[in-house]
Amino acid sequence: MRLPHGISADHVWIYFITRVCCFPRTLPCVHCDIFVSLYTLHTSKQWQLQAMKRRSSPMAAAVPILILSAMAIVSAAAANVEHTFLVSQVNMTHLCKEMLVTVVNGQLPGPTIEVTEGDSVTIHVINRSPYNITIHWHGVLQLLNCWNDGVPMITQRPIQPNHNFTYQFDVAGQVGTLWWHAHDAFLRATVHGALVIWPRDGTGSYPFPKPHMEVPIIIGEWWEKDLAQLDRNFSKGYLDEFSSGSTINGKLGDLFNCSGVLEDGYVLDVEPGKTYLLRLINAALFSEYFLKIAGHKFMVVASDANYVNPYTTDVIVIAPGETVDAIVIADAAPGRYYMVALPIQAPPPDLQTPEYTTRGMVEYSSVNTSRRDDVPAVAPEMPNQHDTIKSFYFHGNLSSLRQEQRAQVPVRADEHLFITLGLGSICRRNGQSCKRGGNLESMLVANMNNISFHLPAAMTTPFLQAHYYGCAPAGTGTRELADRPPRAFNYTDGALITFGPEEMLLEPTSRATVVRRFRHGTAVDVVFQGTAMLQGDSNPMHLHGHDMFVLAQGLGNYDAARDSARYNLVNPPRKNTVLVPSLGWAAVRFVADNPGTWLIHCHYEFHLSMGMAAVFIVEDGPTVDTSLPPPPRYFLEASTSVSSSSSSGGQQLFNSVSAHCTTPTNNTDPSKAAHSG
Ligand SMILES: [Cu+2]
Repeated sequence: MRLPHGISADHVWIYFITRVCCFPRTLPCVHCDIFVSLYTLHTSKQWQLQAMKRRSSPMAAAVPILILSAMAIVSAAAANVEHTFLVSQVNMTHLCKEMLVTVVNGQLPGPTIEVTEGDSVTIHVINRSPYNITIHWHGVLQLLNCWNDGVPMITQRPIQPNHNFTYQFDVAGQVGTLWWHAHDAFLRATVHGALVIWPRDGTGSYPFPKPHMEVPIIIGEWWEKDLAQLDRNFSKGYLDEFSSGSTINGKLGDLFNCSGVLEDGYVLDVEPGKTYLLRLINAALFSEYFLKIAGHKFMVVASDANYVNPYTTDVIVIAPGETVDAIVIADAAPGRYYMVALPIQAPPPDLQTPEYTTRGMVEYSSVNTSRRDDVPAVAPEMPNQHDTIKSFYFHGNLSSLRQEQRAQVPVRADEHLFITLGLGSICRRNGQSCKRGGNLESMLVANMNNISFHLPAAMTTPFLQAHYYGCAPAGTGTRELADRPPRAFNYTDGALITFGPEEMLLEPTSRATVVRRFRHGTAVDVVFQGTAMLQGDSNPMHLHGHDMFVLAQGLGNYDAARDSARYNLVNPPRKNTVLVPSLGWAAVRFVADNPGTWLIHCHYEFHLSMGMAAVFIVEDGPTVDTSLPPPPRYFLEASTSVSSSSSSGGQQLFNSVSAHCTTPTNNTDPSKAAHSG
C-alpha cells in the first residue's frame, strides 16, 4: 500500500499500538508510555501537520489514521480531531542553565490543535510529570459541557502523575484563535499551545484578504524556577518571584545571551508581497505586551475567536489570556526586520519589577541566504513600558464585525454587579485581628469586592460534581459574591498605591470559596472597577464558558449615570478575556445560558494565585437542551480511579448519589443518579 507523503509504516503501527494499548488500557500494556514517546518521536513535522488536520467520524476513533484521512477527503461533515498530549519533563538549556521543564509532547510551545468550526476534539492526556495537571481549553465555550473545562477541583479532580485523562468537546460557533494551557499553579508558563479554528466554509470565507500563510505567535516567559512552588509562594503572600526572560514561540532571542553566545530567536520567513495571518497569543503569566514589527503595519481582524472590524495599527497590545489575529503584508523593502515584544508595567509609584523585552525576526526570502547575517536588521521604535494608555486605546478600538449568525447583545440586563479588583490583606492567624499595612501579621491577597477566592485543601469532591449531585462540597465555606464592594471609596486614587492609614481601612479582606449563582438565561452586567489598592495594575478578566460583550471602558471611577449612557449595544466586541485598564473600568454584559460552574478570574497568574477569582454558577434551564447533562461515563471513572485501567468501579459510582458526595445533604437529587447511568 502506498502511504501518503510524510507517513511511514512505522507511524501506522506505533499509532495503532498506542491507541489499542493506552486508550483504554484494554491490554496489559506496561509500556504504554514508551509507545507514546515513540509515537511522538517518529512523528515528522509534516506528518504532524497532516495528523492535526485529520478527520474521522466519532465511531471510527480507534481506526488507524490512514483511513481517517481518506474519509476526510470525501466528507465535509463535522469531524473528530484527536490528539495525544504526553505531559512530561524535559531538559532545556537557556541562559547557561539547564532546567527540567514540564511540557507537552516534548515541545515548547506545545502542539497546535487545528480544527474546523463544528468539529469535535478528543485529547488524551498522559501525565508523566511529577505534578497534578489539568488542561483548560481557553475560550472554548463548552456549551452543556462544563465537565470538560479543565479547572482543578472546580470541574474535575486534577490528573495525578502517571494517570491518564481524556477530554472531549465540540468547537461550535467560533472562528479564529484560542489556546489551551495547564490550569494548575504556574505550570501554564510551559504547558500551553494554540488552538486554531478555521471557518466551516473554508478560508475563502474570511472577511479579510486570504492569507498566504497562518502563523501562531505565542508570547511567553522563561522561568528558572520551580513553577509549582511559585504558586504556593504567591498564595501565601510571598511575592518576590520573577521570570528570567520573555519569549516568542518559546525562543528568547538575541537580546539574551549565555556567556556571550546569543540565544536563538524566532524567525518568520516571508515572501515579498505575500499576506500573513499572525495568530497572537499572550501565554505570559505576568504582563501585557506591546508587539511591533519594524517597517510593517498590522490589520487586526479578530480577537478571542471573534471577528472584529478590521483596523490598522503599527502596534498590537495583548494581555495574558487574550488572542489577537492580525494580517501583515510583506510589503517592505526586502530585508530583515525585528519583531519585538515588550512587557508593559504600571508606572511608579507601583513597584517596578524586572521585565524583559524579547525579539524575533521577519526575514524576506529574497535576501541572499549566504549574505543574510551581513544585512542589517531594522528595529522598531517601541512605546515606553509605562504607556498604559496605548493599551487602553488599542482595546477601545475593538468592535465586533456583525455577522448574521451571531447572538445579538441583550438590550438590557437582569442583574448588575459592580466588582472592585485590587489587593487587600487577611490576618495570617485566622479569626484574629492583626496589624496591616505590610506588617507580617497580615498577608497580601488579591480580591473581588474584598473577598479572596480560596478552595480549602480538605476539598475532595470537585465543585461541579458537588453542584450537580446536590452535595455540600466538604470543607468549603462558600460565600455569595455581593453586588457591590463593602464600601465605596475613590477607587482609582493613586495615593492608595502605597501603604498608609487609609489603605488599612480598606484592606481587610475575607477568604472564601466565593460564588455567584445565576438563573439560566439571566442577562448579567458586570462593571469591573480596577482600583489603586496597593497597586495600579490592569486586570485581564477571563470568564469560562461564556463570551462577554464589552460595552464600554473608561479611566478613573465608573459613574453609572454618565457611563452606562455610552454603552455600545450595536457592535461591542465579544471577548472571553476583557482587559480592565490600569486605574480604570470595563463594563461587560453576558447571558448566563451555559449551565455549570465556571471560573471567572484574572489572567495574571499572581493575581489568580492570590485569590482574584470567583465561581459563577449557572443553573439548569427548563428543558433537557438547556440543562447540564450528567458527566460522561469516562469522566468519573478517570477522575476517581487510582489506576486508569480500572473500569469496574465506575458503574457503582453512577448508581449512588452518595458516592459523588463527600458530604451528602438533604437536597441531593436522586433523579440525577438515575439518569447518570
Ligand atoms: Cu488581575
